[in-house]
Amino acid sequence: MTTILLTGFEPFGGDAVNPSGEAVRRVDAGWDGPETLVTAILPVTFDGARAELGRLIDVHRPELVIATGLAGNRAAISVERVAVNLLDARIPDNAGAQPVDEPSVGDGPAAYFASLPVKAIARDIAAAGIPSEVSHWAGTFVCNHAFYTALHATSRSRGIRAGFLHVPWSAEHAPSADAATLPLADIAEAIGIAVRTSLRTTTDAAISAGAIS
Ligand code: PCA
Repeated sequence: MTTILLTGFEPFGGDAVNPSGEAVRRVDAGWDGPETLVTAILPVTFDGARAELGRLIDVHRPELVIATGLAGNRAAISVERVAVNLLDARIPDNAGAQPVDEPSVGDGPAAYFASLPVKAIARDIAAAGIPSEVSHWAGTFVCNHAFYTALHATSRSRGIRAGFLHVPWSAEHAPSADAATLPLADIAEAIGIAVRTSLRTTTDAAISAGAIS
């Protein structure tokens, strides 16, 4: 039986909600298998997120790991392609830790690529009418750390694939009237599409999704 680990994050930075956590709960509530879906809401702490993600991977031995988090300045679902081995926190995490220029994993490579079909996922989300993009930058805060940690933990395990989605604010909990948002139902649908496309597709779509900065 295939097991999928899907995570969101708790609120951080003084926010009341985190749409990634809310959306993951919705995906969980609507999941109809046949694969086993394990969901969790991770703490927004460098140490806690790494420990909890590692524990969940060890306990559940998933074939697929998809972590999600909020990127409040983005208007589209970002299918992240690159996790960097760098912690450089602009704000403290929820435990007050604010690492500057530390590695995510001491002896790890500078970066990992997501092992999900990122282009196929972005394409399939867009085909459902939900804005999406392939992103080459997951930041240097707790989300990138969780993304890097998941790829490091699964890098030596052939067949375990992992990746990360950043989601915008939900329309239901916008921090301001002019914030870019998506309805929570769309965010949850996009995450569900990412899971289904990842299960179905092991070779990525040969389409351009690059960026000229
Ligand atoms: N977003 C933050 C951490 C938790 C979250 O949802 C980030 O992008 O690093």
